[in-house]
Amino acid sequence: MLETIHHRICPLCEACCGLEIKVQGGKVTSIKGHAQDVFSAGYLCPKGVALKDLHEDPDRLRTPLIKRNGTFVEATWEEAFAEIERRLPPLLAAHGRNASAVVVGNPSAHKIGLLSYFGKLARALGTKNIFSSSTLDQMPKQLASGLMFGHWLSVALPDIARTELLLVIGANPLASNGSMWTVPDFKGKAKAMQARGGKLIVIDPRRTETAALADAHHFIRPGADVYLLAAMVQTLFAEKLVRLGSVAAWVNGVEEVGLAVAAFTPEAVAARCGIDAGTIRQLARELANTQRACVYARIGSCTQEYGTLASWLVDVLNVLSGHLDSPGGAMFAKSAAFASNTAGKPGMGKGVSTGRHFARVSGAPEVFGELPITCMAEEIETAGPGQVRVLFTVATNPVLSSPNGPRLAAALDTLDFMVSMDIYLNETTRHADVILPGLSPLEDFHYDLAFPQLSWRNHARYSPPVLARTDGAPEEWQTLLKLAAIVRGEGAQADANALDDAQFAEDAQRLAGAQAAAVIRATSGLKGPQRLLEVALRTGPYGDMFGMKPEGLTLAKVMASNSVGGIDLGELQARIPEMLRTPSGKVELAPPALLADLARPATDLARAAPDLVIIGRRDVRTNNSWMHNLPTLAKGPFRCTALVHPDDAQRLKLQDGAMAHIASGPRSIQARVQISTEMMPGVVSLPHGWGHDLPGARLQLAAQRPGANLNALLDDQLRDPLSGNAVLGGVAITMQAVAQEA
Ligand SMILES: Nc1nc2c(c(=O)[nH]1)N[C@H]1C(S)=C(S)[C@@H](COP(=O)(O)OP(=O)(O)OC[C@H]3O[C@@H](n4cnc5c(=O)[nH]c(N)nc54)[C@H](O)[C@@H]3O)O[C@H]1N2
Ligand SMILES: Nc1nc2c(c(=O)[nH]1)N[C@H]1C(S)=C(S)[C@@H](COP(=O)(O)OP(=O)(O)OC[C@H]3O[C@@H](n4cnc5c(=O)[nH]c(N)nc54)[C@H](O)[C@@H]3O)O[C@H]1N2
Ligand code: SF4
Ligand SMILES: [Mo]
Repeated sequence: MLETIHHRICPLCEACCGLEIKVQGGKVTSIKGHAQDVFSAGYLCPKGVALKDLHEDPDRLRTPLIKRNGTFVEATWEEAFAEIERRLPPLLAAHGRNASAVVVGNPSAHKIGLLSYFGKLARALGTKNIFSSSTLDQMPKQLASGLMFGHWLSVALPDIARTELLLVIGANPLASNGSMWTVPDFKGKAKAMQARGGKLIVIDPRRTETAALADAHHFIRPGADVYLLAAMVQTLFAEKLVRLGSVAAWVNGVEEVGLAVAAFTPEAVAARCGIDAGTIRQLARELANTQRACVYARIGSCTQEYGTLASWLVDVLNVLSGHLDSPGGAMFAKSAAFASNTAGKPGMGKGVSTGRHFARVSGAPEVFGELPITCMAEEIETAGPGQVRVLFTVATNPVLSSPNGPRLAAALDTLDFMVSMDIYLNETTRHADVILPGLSPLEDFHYDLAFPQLSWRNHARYSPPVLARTDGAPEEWQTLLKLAAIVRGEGAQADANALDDAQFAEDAQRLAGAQAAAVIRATSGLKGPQRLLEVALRTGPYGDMFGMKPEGLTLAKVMASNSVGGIDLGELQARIPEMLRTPSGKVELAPPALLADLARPATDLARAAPDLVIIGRRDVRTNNSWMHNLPTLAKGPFRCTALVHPDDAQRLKLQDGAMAHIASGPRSIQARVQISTEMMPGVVSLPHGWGHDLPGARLQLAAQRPGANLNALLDDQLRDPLSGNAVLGGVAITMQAVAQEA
């Protein structure tokens, strides 16, 4: 039988590696990195190879499921939509729009169909109860970047190809393959930097795989990043090292920042950080005195009570040391499609704001259109007008991924109706009334909407489907349009493609005005996300402007480049002031809300640090909560262990390999202990996304080694008040050995 070769971007993590996939007789025979890929040059990790397992996983859902008398039964798509039409509209009519909620999860960032059409369902519902995994993750960085640069996705990232000093804080790209920074083969790039004389410094409470590669590693007390960063900024001012470099004419608020951090001297914060004052000063000096340098911080710095402040101070350091928007420093990518910082008038914009509405129970402000995901359980539990009774989950597993999962699980059982778009019957979707599966990534086409805005190099790559899809299965954007039509009362019979045509015509009218008819004509023959992509590419910064710039990009050109690994759009370029979208047209170094929030860490500095705290970690063979069912990833040593420093183990009488009871407030779990000198004393590390022993889930392999759910231990009431982000690290715990059974 003929073997065919296909090229597909891996949708499993932010590295977006180009893969080469061989297929014979409808079956995948091999998955490798695509050596010619202009962006990832052949790199891949074990998860990329596991796309075959995912496609073939007998537990992966191929048809909708409807819960009848407490048991899921397979259903056709017509039956599933009919069931939703039967049950949903009466509830919406009786209880109003805010009685519904939508929660959307991580894989949607990697699915063009989900990302570009999710908003249509949310708009049809008209609810303010929109939740996502962003508030378990990067919302602090998005808020800080939005306030400084004017748009939520204008995030500065290291120009690793040219830097000489990279300071990595609270990130472990050797395991995670990078985040809010699309950088396949971080290790190769870091080593190349070291080979040209550059230096990697890591700040982390654990001596991680990335720290092991680094030239220097400093332990930090979890949650203390705000203090370290503020003291580094203070040092730049105190030692007259402030230099704005190429962006000098475009920065507001330098003096205000200097005054705001004056009390955060290295001596004042050293004990809280666990880093001595001399080292803090030295880090600041090195950053200022290295021509090409950059600070990069990720999830460890975001998922803490001062997440927004820490995220902001990272870029304050990049600006004040002269490294923002400069080669080898912190730069902005220029995406070929869908980027708000390439649209509209260059150099100025509306900026960002928060608090257009508030959560009903906690009063938490809306941020980027969302409420904190940790408010979801109480919004379902608390009676009164606007109590959530109907829930849509889209590619998310918050029972495992969100703090206080057991509370949420109990709340889900009280809903009047729940629909899940998901590919598994798992810890969250077991609570649904109807589950609507998505396609296997190998059956779906792909173009990354978000990650080219965060990429180490500019590029445009498109992947066609590798395998034919199951008969009758809709693409996920079609499912979202059908759900939106049912919500609007247009019925389950509505044809998704006709709905899409109508929506597109409406959007074209709104956005292109007089040229709407021409745009509709020029894109005829396309539908769904592909049509949106065609418009975005052609009107984007490299686009052909519908023929006005014949050399420019079109969807056809990007598609045609698939076999040669996509289109390279070059190294990062300076983009200030053009990319700014703040009302002032300047980088806002001192947003008032952030200056005001410094009062919290200033006061808390006097608070006694807990003896023992817990943090998270990632392993290259995992992906949050949902890839423990794939044989190639599940094999090998058990990964859900609690890493404990030998001194702590001795003090707490914990044995390597034995089970320990871990408690935090009224919540507790049991996890297997692994004694490790990688840990900072007083800090325990346990990965999240485990706990596959809940009844009713259908994950046969994962259930064999279920692990412990870190989020059953964490408190859903702990948040960064500015961004609404959950606190997932630095949480006080107690730990004791579980008595051995005879
Ligand atoms: N304690 C602690 N908790 C954490 C973290 C931490 O560091 N510590 N990290 C947080 C972070 S950064 C994130 S992003 C969240 C992630 O949390 P979630 O957003 O809940 O994402 P996942 O855990 O990846 O679960 C993904 C879900 O999508 C489904 N899925 C996979 N592919 C598809 C598809 O193509 N279509 C559809 N419809 N469904 C699909 C899977 O079956 C699964 O149910 O977890 C957070 N939770
Ligand atoms: N293999 C794999 N890759 C993944 C994922 C996965 O689950 N598995 N998840 C993906 C997702 S959704 C995301 S968001 C990214 C995240 O990508 P990364 O941010 O690189 O995530 P981690 O590997 O968890 O690294 C976070 C580091 O922060 C440290 N840390 C914890 N608390 C603190 C603190 O208070 N201060 C400091 N300075 N450090 C701290 C931890 O020890 C850990 O080493 O990874 C993505 N990639
Ligand atoms: S690093 Fe691994 S999971 Fe991430 S995109 Fe590349 S192959 Fe996929
Ligand atoms: Mo994430």
